[in-house]
Amino acid sequence: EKANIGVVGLAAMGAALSRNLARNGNTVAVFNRSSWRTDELIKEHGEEGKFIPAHTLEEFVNSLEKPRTVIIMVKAGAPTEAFIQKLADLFEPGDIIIDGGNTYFKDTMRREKEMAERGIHFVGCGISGGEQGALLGPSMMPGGPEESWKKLGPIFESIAAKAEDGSPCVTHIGENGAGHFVKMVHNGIEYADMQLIAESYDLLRRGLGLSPAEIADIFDEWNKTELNSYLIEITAEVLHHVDEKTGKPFIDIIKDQAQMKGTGTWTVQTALDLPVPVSAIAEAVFARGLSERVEQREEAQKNILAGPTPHVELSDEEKKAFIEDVRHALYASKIIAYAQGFDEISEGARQYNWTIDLGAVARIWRAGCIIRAQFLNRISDAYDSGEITSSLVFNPYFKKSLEEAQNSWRNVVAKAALGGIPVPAFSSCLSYYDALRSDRLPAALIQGQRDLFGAHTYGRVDKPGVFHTLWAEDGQHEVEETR
Ligand code: NBP
Repeated sequence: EKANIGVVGLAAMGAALSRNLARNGNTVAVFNRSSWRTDELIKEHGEEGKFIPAHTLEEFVNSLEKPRTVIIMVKAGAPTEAFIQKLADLFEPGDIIIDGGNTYFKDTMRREKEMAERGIHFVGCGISGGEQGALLGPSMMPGGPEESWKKLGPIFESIAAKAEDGSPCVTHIGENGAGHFVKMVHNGIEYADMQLIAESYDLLRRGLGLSPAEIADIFDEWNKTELNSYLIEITAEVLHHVDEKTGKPFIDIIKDQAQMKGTGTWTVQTALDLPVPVSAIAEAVFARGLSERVEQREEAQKNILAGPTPHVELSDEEKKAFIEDVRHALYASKIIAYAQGFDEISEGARQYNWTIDLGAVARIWRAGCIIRAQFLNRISDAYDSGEITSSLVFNPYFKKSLEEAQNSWRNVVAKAALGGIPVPAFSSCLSYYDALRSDRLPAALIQGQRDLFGAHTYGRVDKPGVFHTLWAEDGQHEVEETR
């Protein structure tokens, strides 16, 4: 018997994915550079399903049925590139190579083109959910040629996470780099969501002086509301955790420096190129960056930067209401962050000629991935209803939620500013909301400045055309540019 799918790279992710495939009725060829990993997988989990272990790449390729289909799960970068080339040399036209790592979508687009010239189907597939997800059901975002989906669809559907309604969390996202693009934005949204939760925590902790355990209980309660999500759930878990050695809240043991591996940065860089304002994601990336600027932070601690001792000025009765305000502000900001992320996907689709079903993207994020949440049902419903015009915020449900939250939202941002608590994501989301609803933006002034110093021209509100004022002459005369 031959294998209907193969996995190259059997570290945490690859081994988990191989087991998931085998457990769900696939015959899985497995290969790893160091053969001990292959042997260990078979020894420990060989009875979970049908595996065909291989110790050379040739043996591995020969154990695959045609069209040969292989998922590469080795270290991103050069090792992944090397395996793609080695497999391509052994493959025939029609065979499928899948890159399951977090690859930059433009690299995927380039590779897909190269492989297509050799007749090989190349599929960049975003996989979310970490090792647990890979084993028990990830959310999967495959791109690549539509034709490859005929073979991959049933295999991926067999292993993907299942949403509450039983539907598998995988769909063919679009051609070439679309899958990795959507995975990238997923991670960007994840950054924003985490930052918003972290700001909420800070407001309750330093603002109201609540203990981590009390805040954990609040997040447990919030998880029963429209905020219900994996990230809120694990926030409560982290905050409930106590350091065994010292008895201190564990959160106080962890260094306050948030690291990153790059997908958030790519999301923002890509958004800048398009350009789409993803201010919540950008603030989240910058906030992590600031947290790691240890030298500057230490210098600021030496009393160089004056300001209030972080607090929120409130009576005891008002505190309860403020906790509710933070909850509303979190929800409203989350709506903005997701709306911005979906804007980036729709703008990316336009730029790179992908047909992406945004409702389907929301659906496959409902389970298996880090941002899984009830909330995503609202987003998919909104897209499926056809009620969305140019942004999620105009969908009646989200519009109403934003409007209902806005007094709380404003109160939280104002109190945070007065009390010296940084809320970059909350305040940028609120500013985005206010900018979007402004009938006149100060952009008019910027365009006036640009025309003055650089003759960059401007449009007029009262007639069509492109104009330039002769500022240097008398400032009174205007010329109409013909283009
Ligand atoms: P790692 O990223 O730690 O990579 C380990 C694997 O790469 C091993 O199979 C190792 O083989 C192989 N490898 C290395 Br390292 N250098 C190699 C080389 N020069 N030639 C051939 N093979 C080489 O594994 P992972 O954490 O399982 O992640 C796999 C992929 O999945 C990555 O691209 C990652 O970005 C992606 N991903 C990870 C997560 C996650 O939560 N961890 C989530 C989503 C996607 P060896 O055994 O012989 O050293």
